[in-house]
Amino acid sequence: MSLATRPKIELHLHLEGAAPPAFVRGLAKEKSIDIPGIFDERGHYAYADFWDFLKVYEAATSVLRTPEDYARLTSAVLAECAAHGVIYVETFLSPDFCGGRDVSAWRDYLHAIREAAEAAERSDGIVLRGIVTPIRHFGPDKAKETALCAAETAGEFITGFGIGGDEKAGHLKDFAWAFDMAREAGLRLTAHAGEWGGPQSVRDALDRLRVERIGHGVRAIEDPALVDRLAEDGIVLEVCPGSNVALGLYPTWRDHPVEKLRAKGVKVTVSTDDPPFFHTTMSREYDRLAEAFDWDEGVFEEIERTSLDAAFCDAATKETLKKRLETR
Ligand code: MCF
Ligand code: ZN
Repeated sequence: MSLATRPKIELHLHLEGAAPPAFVRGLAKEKSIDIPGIFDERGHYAYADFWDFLKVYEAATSVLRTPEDYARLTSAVLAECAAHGVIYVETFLSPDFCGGRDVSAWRDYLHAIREAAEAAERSDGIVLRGIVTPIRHFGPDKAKETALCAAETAGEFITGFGIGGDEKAGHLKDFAWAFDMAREAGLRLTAHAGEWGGPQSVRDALDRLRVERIGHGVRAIEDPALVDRLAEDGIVLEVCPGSNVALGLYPTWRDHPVEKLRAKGVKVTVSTDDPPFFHTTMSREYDRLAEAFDWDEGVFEEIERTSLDAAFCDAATKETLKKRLETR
C-alpha cells in the first residue's frame, strides 16, 4: 500500500493554520478586509521566522469573523485532510479567535464547527475532535477565561485543552490555574513545549501543567535524562517534522531528532501543525520521513497505533477507528 493511501491519525493541527491561502484571500475579498504583506508573489503565506509566523497567523485569522466562516473553514480543512488519508484529526481551537472568550459566542462557533465536522464525517468518514487552546503570548488572564469556556463546553467534541503560541513569552507555571480548571472539567491535557523553548520547557509542561502529551517536544533530545523520563512515563510527543524544518528549527529532515527519540523508546506521533504555512500534508510528512530515515510500513503502523492510543476521544470512537486501521 502506498503511504498516501494509508489511513492516518493526526493529533496536532491548528484550524486557522490549516486555512488554504486562497480561502483566506477569498474571505478577505468578500468582506473587504485588507491583509497586506502576508502572502508572497506566488500567493503562499510569507513569514521571516517563528515570531513573524505568529503575526502572519493572526493576520490571516482576522478574516474569520463569524461561526459561518469557521464552518466553511472546517469543511475545507477536513476535505483536504481526508484526501491525504486522515481518518481522525484533533484540532486546536481558540475562544480568543472564536467569539473573544465570551462563552455564549464560543458555543455558537462550536455549534457551526461541529455541524461542518459531522457533515464531513458523513461524506468522507473523517472524525474531528477539538482541543481548546489559550495563546501563551496573550497572557495567563486570558488563558483563565479560555479555560472557563473550555470547562463549559467539555464533552464528546471538546475533549482536550492545550497551549500554543510564543514559547518564550511568560512562564508556564502562570498557566497552571487554567490547566487545573480544564483537568477538573475532565479534559485531557497537552502543551506546546520543547520547540523554541528548549528542553526545560518540556520539564515545565510536565511538572507545572501535568500534561500527558507534548506538542513538538523535540528539543528534549538535548537532555538525555529528560528523554529517559519521557520514555519511562509514556509521554506522547506530537511531532511535526515539516513544521520544524520550515520554521528553521532543524536545517534538514535528516537533522530532525524524531528517529533518535523513537529509537530511545519515546512515543512519537506525526502531524502537520499548520500545513499550508509549511507546504506540507500528512502524505508529504510520511513520504519525507520514509525518505530521511528509511522508515517502512512497520514504523508507520507503530506510529498509527501510538496515535490512536494517545487520541483524546472516547473508547467507542477509538474502537471504530481501530477497526478502520486494521482493515485497511
Ligand atoms: O505549532 C506551531 C508553532 N509553535 C507554536 N504555536 C503555534 C503553531 N501554530 C500555531 N500556533 C499558535 C499560534 O499562536 O496557536 C495559535 C496561533 O495563534 C492558534 S491555536 C487555535
Ligand atoms: Zn502547533
